[in-house]
Amino acid sequence: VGRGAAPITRNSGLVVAIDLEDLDRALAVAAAAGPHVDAVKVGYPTVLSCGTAAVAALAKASGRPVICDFKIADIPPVAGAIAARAVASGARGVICHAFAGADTVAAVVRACDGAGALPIAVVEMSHPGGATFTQPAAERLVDAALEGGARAIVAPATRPGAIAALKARARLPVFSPGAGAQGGSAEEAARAGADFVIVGRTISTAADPAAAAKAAAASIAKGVPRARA
Ligand code: OMP
Repeated sequence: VGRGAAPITRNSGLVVAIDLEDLDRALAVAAAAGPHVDAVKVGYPTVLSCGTAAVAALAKASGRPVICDFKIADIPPVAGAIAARAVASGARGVICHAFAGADTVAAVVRACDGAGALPIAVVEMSHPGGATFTQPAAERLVDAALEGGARAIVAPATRPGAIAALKARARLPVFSPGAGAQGGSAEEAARAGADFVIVGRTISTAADPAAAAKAAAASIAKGVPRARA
């Protein structure tokens, strides 16, 4: 998905989330999961511990594109600068919050565009607290994401019904976190229409991350309707 040279290609439909603070462990998980995933998503715990060089290192270790999950939610000039740093570090996807508004999303999109990176907007969060503010506003958040030019959205695997509804409204690829450690099912998320299921701790803290990634990919394959397989 994405513009120009597709930055992230759907194959297994699995994205591994790495939020580890130890770089050696992060790279080992990326290398082990790499053959089973379409992308590696890296978050603040890793980048704040190990620096932005972790982005390129994770791409090299996994052989996969890296999505920087900085949940950008600032005023447009700052949001754009953060996204530009992510892209300059080698990110092929950048996650921002739709709740910051269409102008913030647009600033992230502009920073991604020059580098062919995929701007992804969070419209409904997966954790229990996500039901307080993001769930009731999710459709309006999709509209803000679209107005800002986002080219994919994040919707929760913990609420598969939301995946289907928000995908129908957005008509964009959907990334779904919350499978495994947060209680959601990768199979159900895929069945509901998730193009990519994001799985973190179930893989990153497993004794055998390769086996855990392989199992998650198999679960997604069970849930994907034939037409999209
Ligand atoms: P696990 O719960 O360990 O599988 O990790 C889920 C990953 O998805 C983490 O990296 C979260 O930061 C991320 N995530 C959510 O869990 N919920 C959301 O609503 C959005 C995200 C995200 O944007 O990736």
